[in-house]
Amino acid sequence: MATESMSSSKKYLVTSALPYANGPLHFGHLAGVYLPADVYTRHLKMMGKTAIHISGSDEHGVAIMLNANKAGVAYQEYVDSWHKEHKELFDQFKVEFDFFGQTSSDYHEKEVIEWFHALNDKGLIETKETQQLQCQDCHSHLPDRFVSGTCYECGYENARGDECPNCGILIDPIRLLKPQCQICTSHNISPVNVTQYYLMLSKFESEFNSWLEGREVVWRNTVFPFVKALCKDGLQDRAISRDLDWGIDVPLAEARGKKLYVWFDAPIGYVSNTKKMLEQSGETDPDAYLKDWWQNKDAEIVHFIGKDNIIFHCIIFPCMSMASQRALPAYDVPANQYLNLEGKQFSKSSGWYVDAKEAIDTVGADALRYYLLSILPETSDSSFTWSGLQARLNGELANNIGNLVSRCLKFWAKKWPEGLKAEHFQGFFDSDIYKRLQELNRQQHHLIEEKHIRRALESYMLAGHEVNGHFTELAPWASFKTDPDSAAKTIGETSLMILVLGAMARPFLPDLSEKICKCFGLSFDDNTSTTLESIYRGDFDKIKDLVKEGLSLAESPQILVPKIEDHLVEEMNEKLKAKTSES
Ligand code: B3M
Ligand code: ZN
Repeated sequence: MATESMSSSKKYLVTSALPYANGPLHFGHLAGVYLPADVYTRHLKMMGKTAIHISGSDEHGVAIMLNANKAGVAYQEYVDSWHKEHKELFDQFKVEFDFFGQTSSDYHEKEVIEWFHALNDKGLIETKETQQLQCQDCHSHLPDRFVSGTCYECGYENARGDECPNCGILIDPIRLLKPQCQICTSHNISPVNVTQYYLMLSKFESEFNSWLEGREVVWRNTVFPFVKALCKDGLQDRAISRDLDWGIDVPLAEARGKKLYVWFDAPIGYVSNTKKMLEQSGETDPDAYLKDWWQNKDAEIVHFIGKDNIIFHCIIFPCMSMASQRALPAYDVPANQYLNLEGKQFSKSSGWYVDAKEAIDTVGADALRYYLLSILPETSDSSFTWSGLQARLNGELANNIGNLVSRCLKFWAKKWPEGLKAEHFQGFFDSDIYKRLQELNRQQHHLIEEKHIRRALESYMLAGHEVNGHFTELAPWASFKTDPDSAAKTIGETSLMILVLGAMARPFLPDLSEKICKCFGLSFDDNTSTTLESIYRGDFDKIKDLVKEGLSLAESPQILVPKIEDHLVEEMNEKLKAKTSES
């Protein structure tokens, strides 16, 4: 994948798929989308780049209507409560957004209407007479998930009217076998003729294809060939309206009663949320979100998504963007594979899930971030297990980083509470490890910029190993008995390596990073952050100022990475079993 040279006007517009405000988020969502996007944006910001991370709740569509009805709550109330819930989870998980909005809001509707008219004016929206299922008992129209049935391709019995969760095809609902109404459970369903609005992608095919060719060098090899295959038979026109009572009205007088399809409005949420973010930050130019961001050739648009959203982000939304000329199409779409739970897909309805909030309360955000980042499904599906978390955490993070920091800094605190002298730190600047850490730091940057987040974390852990090796070899606890000054030098130089490791950890493990840096009196959250950012960028010589008159520990180290005990793993596995048997 190509990295372009970073000119100073370059900016990064990072988006994370808008989660449906329709049920709890699980680790699959976090690992597939939000964590990698968070690491990527945090890194860019620390490098001094202009970058924003935009997301928000996706609040329309039939799946939400079904669940709100089931819960007996009004749609707005239902989505508001999930929106709040998701925001809290992201906070706890230290996933940061520059804006996290809602697609049921007025500002979003306004933006969507602009897009609709722009596309309509270009002749890319047309009406077509089509067949649609209708329930003959409750008379509801049955678009999308309002109907279920048996998949005509693979025979799976719980296929939905929009897609088959088993074989992944987009379903033509008219062809579903044994269709059933999801509103009243009736099987008495027949097709009726209706008129719907269509996005005429077929008319935009040649422009789309020439753009797509240019993406081959940038997109992952799990993405580009997949997209090519999806459009090998040409682009299909798509219905973008529905007969529903929740959603954004088709903004035409003659379209009374019709709403826009959720997948038409949702991706526009990236744009409307950018607009709202700027407005809230005091921007006075109402078009800045377009001029400075969405239509700005220097702004690199990167969509973090799960693989099931590829068609929308790599075909439909780029077509909508280019055709309407309201936005530039994506630069990169780092779609991830799935993270499963012990090899099977997470499923709230069958009890096969882990409550992410409860998990954070139990083991902490850092532990979960570390484990999930170490198994990110970037190239193939991967699997969460509690024993896996224990093994990774205890065997890697606690052993490699946690122990190193506490062994070294505790020794320092105990033997030299008054501080170490400048000369004790000098060894760091002359050491081979200094160069090696710089190399690994550069490698970490490069891998994050290429969106190989999992490998970037591996590279980080390698840096930890090198420092560990150095420390163990010099064994200051032994040399202290005969030559305390040489032990002081080992502690001084190793501590500075630890400070570098603390700064480097920031995009992956913000809490752990902060705890380490605080021991040195530095924080990413106060006016010492510039020093830490310089270190993060590879300017380790900045540390010279910090130690030029000697240094004492600002805070003594706490337990940084608590080990996961066996009984906890057993308890969590029991819980999972109990949930599956309940449902
Ligand atoms: N809400 C689907 C999902 O959460 C959808 C993403 C919208 S991104 C514009 O998988
Ligand atoms: Zn019905």
